[in-house]
Amino acid sequence: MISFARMTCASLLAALACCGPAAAQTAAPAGAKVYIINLKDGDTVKSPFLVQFGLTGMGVAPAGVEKPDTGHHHVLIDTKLSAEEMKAPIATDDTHKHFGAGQTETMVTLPPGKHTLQLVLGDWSHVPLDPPLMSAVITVTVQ
Ligand SMILES: [Cu+2]
Repeated sequence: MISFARMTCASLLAALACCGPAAAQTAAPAGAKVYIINLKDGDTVKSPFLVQFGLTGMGVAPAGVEKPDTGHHHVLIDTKLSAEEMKAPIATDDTHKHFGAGQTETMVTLPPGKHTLQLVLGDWSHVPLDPPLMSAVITVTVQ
């Protein structure tokens, strides 16, 4: 019994040590999903084109509003998040777009050719959830 108690204590400490940085991430509710509603992999589109953001199991709230089980959408264009980027606020640039007002769709303007699109939900502070809520990556051809 004594060795069992020691082991439990050691595993607890190990768990706390290992998961320190991840504590900043908001837990994703079980079963929540993010998806692109109106486009699928392989579609051909004319720029500018509409991208509609689908979300089930959670709600949308503006950035800065800390409310349980909510977040806001981000669109990744021709990029993806590394394991490290998954744990930090999402960058803001031409390939990482934030919809911090709580938008659920956008018009995207892209040059002709193949482009990848992916949705990522971020919490009130733009950090992806844990586990991350991301759509499948789709490739569209812009005419
Ligand atoms: Cu954001």
